[in-house]
Amino acid sequence: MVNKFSLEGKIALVTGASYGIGFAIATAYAQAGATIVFNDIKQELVDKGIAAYAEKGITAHGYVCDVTNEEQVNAMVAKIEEEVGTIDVLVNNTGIIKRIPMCEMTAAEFRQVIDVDLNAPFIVAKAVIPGMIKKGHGKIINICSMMSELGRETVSAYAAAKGGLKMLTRNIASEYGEFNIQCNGIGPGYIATPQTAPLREIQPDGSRHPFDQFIIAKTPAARWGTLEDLQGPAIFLASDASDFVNGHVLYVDGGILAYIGKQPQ
Ligand code: NAP
Ligand code: GCO
Repeated sequence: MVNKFSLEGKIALVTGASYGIGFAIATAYAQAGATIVFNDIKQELVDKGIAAYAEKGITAHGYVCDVTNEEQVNAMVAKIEEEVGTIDVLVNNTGIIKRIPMCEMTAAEFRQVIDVDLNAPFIVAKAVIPGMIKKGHGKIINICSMMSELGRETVSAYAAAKGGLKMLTRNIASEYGEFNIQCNGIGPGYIATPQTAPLREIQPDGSRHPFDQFIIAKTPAARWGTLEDLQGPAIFLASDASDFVNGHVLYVDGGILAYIGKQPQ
């Protein structure tokens, strides 16, 4: 049974994985036996990523690619298939956020978030599915969010994108399940990464950021998530152990979605 969680012999592409959640998931996949392929938008980040993987004893394959650019994505996937092999596991991890009140956000800013967080997962999944069909199996994991289920002030574009990503996940599962391709999502709660650093800044008086305190009160585990918290669920969804799990978003949130929140003292 334990072998079902192995990724031996699998080639995993994790997008935007020079650092942060993508890097954590990719390192876990390597420890489970996978060959790691990743991309980032800048060569210097790819180089930094390769060095960071090497520090962990992982020989990763890095490619420069803007995932919103279909031509670049198709060229990258073709190069991966030529240089490394056909992709078995895709993690659509790249994502940006713009925290701006909706009525102050420009249409261009809204579109940029949708482009990276929703259009790009479509583009990359579309590029890798033909190879997965040929191989007779595939795993696609879309990194969703609490904002796939909930709204909050200033994140209208991000929530729209992550809500759409949940439905894209279900649709890929519906359309390609017959080819033994499983498409699922991971919905991280609030994780301590560069993306959420502004929400955890220590205040001038030395107190915790109000949003930091809010998340602690909203999380039964009474803590922010760590990158390590995501690694086991990510391995499960990439492995044979989840072959009959399809179209599901696995929330790794410490219980936020289940909890009304701690009463203020
Ligand atoms: P992060 O630290 O900001 O990393 C995002 C990565 O995506 C970076 O490597 C970034 O590269 C890359 N990227 C952005 N736009 C790109 C593009 N057009 N083409 C290629 N790469 C691009 O974010 P994170 O916190 O690790 O989050 C990763 C994913 O998890 C995102 O989808 C995010 O929405 C989601 N998520 C995060 C949290 C959280 O609490 N942190 C919770 C739930 C979901 P650059 O540095 O060059 O921009
Ligand atoms: C925010 C945060 C969240 C997290 C994550 C929660 O501003 O509310 O950035 O969106 O990044 O998506 O799951």
